[in-house]
Amino acid sequence: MRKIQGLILGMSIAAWGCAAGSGGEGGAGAQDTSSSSTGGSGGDGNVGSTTSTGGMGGAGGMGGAGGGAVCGDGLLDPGEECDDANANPADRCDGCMVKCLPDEQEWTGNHHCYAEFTAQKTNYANALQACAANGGVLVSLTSQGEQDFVYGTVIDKTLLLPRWIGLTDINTEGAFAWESGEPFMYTHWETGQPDDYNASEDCVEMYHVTGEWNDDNCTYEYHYVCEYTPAGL
Ligand SMILES: [Ca+2]
Ligand SMILES: [Ca+2]
Ligand SMILES: [Ca+2]
Ligand SMILES: [Ca+2]
Repeated sequence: MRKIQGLILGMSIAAWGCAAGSGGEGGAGAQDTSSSSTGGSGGDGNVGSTTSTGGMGGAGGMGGAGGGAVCGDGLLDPGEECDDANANPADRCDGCMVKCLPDEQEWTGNHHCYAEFTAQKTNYANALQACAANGGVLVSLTSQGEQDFVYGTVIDKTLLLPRWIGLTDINTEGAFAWESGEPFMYTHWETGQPDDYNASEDCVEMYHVTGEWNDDNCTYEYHYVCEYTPAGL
């Protein structure tokens, strides 16, 4: 009886392997496992080889050996920084590791990518739109660690202009909100700010000199920093 159950289990794994698309290889793997007790790991190997291509196949196999983690299954498994179920590095997830694009920098605190744009100066609305057009958001600074990384590593302090960050109270005076939609908890205001000077300041900048924040006139033209979330994170 036990033997028959094992056979049926083996057959169903074999059928699943074929359906997943790896043809002869899937069948052979399942046949081996039907006579032993390690059907599970055989199945993992099949998933790794069928859901990824080329170099990623190797990563999938390694994940299987580690206890079921499969790169390319769209699930964030232990040991994976991201898993977007594809092998397209343009979305900043490459082989289940975050890989920021050239000219971007990764903060290990959240594995997001950051870039500042200094070729031109622009008002807040245009900075907001430019980040979105690149698949990102005008930067949110929601912890001391993120603030320190952006000010210390991303900002070129030889360029003497403030940077727009994605924080505004344009909808309700005094109620600041991140463009990213994250809760507004951490702050890094300069002393005396925000002051809504002349009742005309609804957009927030980071001072290039100190890294502290100031609400300013949204029509002023500054540099800006974008933040990107890699796919499958
Ligand atoms: Ca995975
Ligand atoms: Ca952020
Ligand atoms: Ca204001
Ligand atoms: Ca101000």
